[in-house]
Amino acid sequence: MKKRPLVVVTRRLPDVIETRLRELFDTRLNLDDKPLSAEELAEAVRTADVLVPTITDEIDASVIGKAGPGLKLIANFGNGVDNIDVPAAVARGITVTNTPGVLTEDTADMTMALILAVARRIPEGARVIPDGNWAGWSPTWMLGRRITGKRLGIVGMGRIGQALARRAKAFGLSIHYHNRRHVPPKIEAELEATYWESLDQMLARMDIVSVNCPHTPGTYHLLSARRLKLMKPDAILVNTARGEIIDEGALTKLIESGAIAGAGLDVFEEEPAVNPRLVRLAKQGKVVLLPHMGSATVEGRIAMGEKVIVNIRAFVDGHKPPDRVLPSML
Ligand code: 8YV
Repeated sequence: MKKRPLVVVTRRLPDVIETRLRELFDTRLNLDDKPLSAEELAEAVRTADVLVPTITDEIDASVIGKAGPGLKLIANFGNGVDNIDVPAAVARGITVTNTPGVLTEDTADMTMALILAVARRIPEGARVIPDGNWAGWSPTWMLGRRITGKRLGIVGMGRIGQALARRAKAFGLSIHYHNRRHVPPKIEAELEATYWESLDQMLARMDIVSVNCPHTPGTYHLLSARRLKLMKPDAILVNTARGEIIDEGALTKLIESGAIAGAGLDVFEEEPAVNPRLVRLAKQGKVVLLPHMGSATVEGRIAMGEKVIVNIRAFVDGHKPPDRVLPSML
């Protein structure tokens, strides 16, 4: 690869990152910050040496098929790579990288915040005074549910799942998890975490369930209608991973019918479109909906940009980029 490859970035990144990219490489930045159209994305892969996409770019096999001969690296600005057909890219000789590790704590914070927001009705309560509806205190008004002493079931015990477990333990929750494999014994002991080989059995016993696994072909609708029905009627579900992991239509129906008490969702199946029935449930205070902001901190976005740059530089210098994603990892 040439020393100053053309790096095409599909969305605005923090100023310091854009400045550094300009210093190091030839760049084409999207100063509009609008998601690229299909034609613009095709043009980007046709002309770029390095593409820096985000979650709003669907780089499927047909987009990869339009790649020009120069495109050798897709350095995703994001941890999840479900926006990219990694096997198709790799088959075409294109390396894919992501930004793991730097958004772990922020996403775990937001997951904990969602648990508290749903259980303690924070968004509902926060509207009362600005809306002029506070007539005074009453012993039986705005009662939420205590989280201390409850059971938290984490679906996917990777970095974010473990960071959530540390926080939740400090809040007095007992930690349970389902994962492809056990976490190392030292971590399991530190978290006093109980491993559930059967997701079904875990779901049936938890007070709070948090989805923290990646979206892969194997986790699409992992929380299917059948599995969601196993949850306790007073349980709540939170998702800061990917909308596609939960059958959102089934979840909506179960909350509407009272079969699941509530949910906190930061991600949706058809972002940015959100099912109007979920929006209605949010207005009724049964669900808390956030616009995919789990990792949205200034520090986190800069760290993600720095990771992108480290990966591009390693690749340009002929080294293996540190955050290479292989099809076997999915
Ligand atoms: C990012 C995310 O905002 O990194 C991820 O996987 O889901 C997000 O938190 C997004 O990916 C940026 O492209």
